[in-house]
Amino acid sequence: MGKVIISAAITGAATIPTLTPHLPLTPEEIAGSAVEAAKAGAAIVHIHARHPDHGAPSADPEHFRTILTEIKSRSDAVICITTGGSPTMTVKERAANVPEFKPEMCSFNLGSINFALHPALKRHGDWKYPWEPRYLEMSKDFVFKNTFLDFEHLCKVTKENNVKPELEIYDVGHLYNLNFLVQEKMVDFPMHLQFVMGVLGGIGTMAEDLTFLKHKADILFGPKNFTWSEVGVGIAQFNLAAISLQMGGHVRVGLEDNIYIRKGVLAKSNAELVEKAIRLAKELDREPATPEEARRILGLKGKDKVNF
Ligand code: KMH
Ligand code: ZN
Repeated sequence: MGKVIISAAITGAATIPTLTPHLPLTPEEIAGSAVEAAKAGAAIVHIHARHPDHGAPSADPEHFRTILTEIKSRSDAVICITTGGSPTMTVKERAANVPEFKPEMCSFNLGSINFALHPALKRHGDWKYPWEPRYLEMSKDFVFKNTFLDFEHLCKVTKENNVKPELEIYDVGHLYNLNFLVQEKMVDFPMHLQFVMGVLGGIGTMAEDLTFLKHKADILFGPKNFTWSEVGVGIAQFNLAAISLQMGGHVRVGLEDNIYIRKGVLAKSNAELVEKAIRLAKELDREPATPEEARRILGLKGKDKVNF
């Protein structure tokens, strides 16, 4: 089946600081956690930034610059930056860090969903920061907008800057959106797909949800034309990782998607989640790819071609 690329999604925008004291918040903490995750065996680190004063999601290029330069100087990991941004931003604002930093990879969300986080309101009450309950409450009516016009912009900036898109698929219709872009020659083969499963508003986390998405992608694009990974959001993170490992897929773990190392036990770090993914991979006879191997598998331009 070949080596498995482990991605670590370090902090995200959906995990709020109250949920776990182990979430890295400042640019220095985010970079440090990414370097540790890479040392533990993650070949890719997926990066969001946060405001150092209060931990709310940030797309400020200066926050990104601190994170990216620090990771680059201390590790060889492939850096994939988010274009997910925060709820109030336009796609141009969300994608502005792509031409600015020209990373090896960036996220590319393939459809609009009601990205709902409000159920977490019931489980907490003692908030670390005042923005957190408002953020969860507004998500009930929040459409994470990724329209065909937005796709045009992302296709343009990823192509112009030679950045490989990590194509985020939250539901089966998103494969058909992607198929339209393929037909229009706006996205090139080989692609890297990521099945994001377990976001309220998208597909769930059952085994057949994953096999179905992979099967549909095979039919639409042909299995030789794409590599793929999965993201299990919430406690399903490792169950889905185990299935992906057996199907020949790649795996993402990290505090962006899941805060538990096992049921009811908070993960102390991203590195701890990566170590568990690696133990699981080895038990299933999948060796983790090094960053250089990941670059070859995904056809990336290389660490020396980024702009930071
Ligand atoms: N937050 C995840 C559910 C992005 O950053 O643009 C998906 C993600 C997308 O990582
Ligand atoms: Zn992300």
